[in-house]
Amino acid sequence: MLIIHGVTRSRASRVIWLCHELDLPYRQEPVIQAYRIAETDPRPSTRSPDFLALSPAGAIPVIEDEGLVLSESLAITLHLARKHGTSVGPQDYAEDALMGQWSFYGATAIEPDALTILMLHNRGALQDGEDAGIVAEAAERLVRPLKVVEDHLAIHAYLVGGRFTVADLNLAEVIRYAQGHDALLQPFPAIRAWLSACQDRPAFQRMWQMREAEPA
Ligand SMILES: N[C@@H](CCC(=O)N[C@@H](CS)C(=O)NCC(=O)O)C(=O)O
Repeated sequence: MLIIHGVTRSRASRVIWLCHELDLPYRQEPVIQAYRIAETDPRPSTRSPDFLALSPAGAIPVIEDEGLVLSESLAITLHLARKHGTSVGPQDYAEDALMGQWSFYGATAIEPDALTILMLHNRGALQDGEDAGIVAEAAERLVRPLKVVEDHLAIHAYLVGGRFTVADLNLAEVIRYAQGHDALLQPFPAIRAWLSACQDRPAFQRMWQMREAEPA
């Protein structure tokens, strides 16, 4: 059976959401980010020797899939979508390429600044001056790549092939990090409608319930 190493409050959320989309059975090993726990905490973490032996990069998620050990959340979701087919995965090489394109665009052009917003924006609550400045700069940098996504979604319901695919899942999980910044997303109605459609999916909701059930 597929094994997913990583708590749901991590980029393992992408893999878990996808498994639910694919009806793919899995076992989750709740490896937690080392920075979230005390050094004396006995829970398996990203610094545990057993986990580092599996994946020297020491980051979750990691999967074990029929002997294949794979890290990097986007490599994992693209692999599983390709392998298990269904409409969520690519139907031909061109779709495969486009799913990679949108996933890597999300990871390179959007994720770093979106993560800054997740960490520092504090859901609109008051920030100290330094954090507010960092968030404002991150939001300003995000306008251009979000406009690229907006323009695409204004004429296509989904990113690739006119249907929900792993490309939507990967990009939606990245943009989610900036979702608490209402003013940033306000000028992008197509992104907001698409994000709602992605997050209304039963497979996302199942993942989200698991995530919410974990200690923050
Ligand atoms: N690019 C990697 C990033 C993986 C990553 O940084 N994971 C975080 C959790 S979301 C982590 O394991 N941090 C633990 C640590 O740095 O000790 C991916 O997409 O999988």
